[in-house]
Amino acid sequence: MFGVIDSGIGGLTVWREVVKLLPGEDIVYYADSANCPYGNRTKEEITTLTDAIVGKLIDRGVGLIVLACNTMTAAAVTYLREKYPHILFVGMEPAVKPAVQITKSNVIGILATRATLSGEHYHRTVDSFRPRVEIVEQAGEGLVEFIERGEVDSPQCRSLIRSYIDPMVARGADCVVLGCTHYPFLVPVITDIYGKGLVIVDPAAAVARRVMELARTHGLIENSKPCHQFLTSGSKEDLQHIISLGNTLLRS
Ligand code: DGN
Repeated sequence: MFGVIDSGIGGLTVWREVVKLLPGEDIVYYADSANCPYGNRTKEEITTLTDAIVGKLIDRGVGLIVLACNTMTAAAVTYLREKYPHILFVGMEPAVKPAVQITKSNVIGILATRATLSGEHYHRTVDSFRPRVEIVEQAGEGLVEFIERGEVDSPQCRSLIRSYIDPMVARGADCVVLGCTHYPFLVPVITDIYGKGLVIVDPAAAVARRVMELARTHGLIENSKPCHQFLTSGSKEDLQHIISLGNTLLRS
């Protein structure tokens, strides 16, 4: 059994890709809705919250856990790998490399949470491409909240998106990396505002391929009639929202 975890509904965008690639596996999705958003919390807080979720999933028998949250990955993946050496962890990578291959203007934008942008791992990855490519970083303050409330198409959310992406485009960016698993829910709105000329890079499919590779190597593939479970630290309404969104994503 695999676990997929996030602060809220964002990780469902990764969960969807994992289910597509591995349709015969049992997967438990955990959303820490009661503590969402994580983006402005300290590294210590995020590590403690993530560790508590990981403990719950290990008790349920998972062998591989996807940290389907860039913020959790930046804060806690090294700690978790050391603490639970018998568990496989797959984290989110800032998809800068694919963006560097796509960009024609050599300017790329990165939209992520503040906690992700201040992580050491992020800096190591990004700095290795500088100065060959200009990287315009932006913390997407407030976006996760709009996404969690399902208000991505509201005038307020649209204007927040513009306030973050307009400056990237003004500096010549032709590509935006989504460094938060919630942000793929914004893709229809971003495409509506900027057209197809701005390429949006989402690492979810690449992360799912990594899950498949690791699971195969470690003999974790069961390929049976799958059981999909959804858990949340939030309310009954949160749970209903997560389940119906999961169903919608699988049909899309
Ligand atoms: N989905 C989380 C991420 O990828 O960083 C969002 C973190 C949050 O809760 N703000």
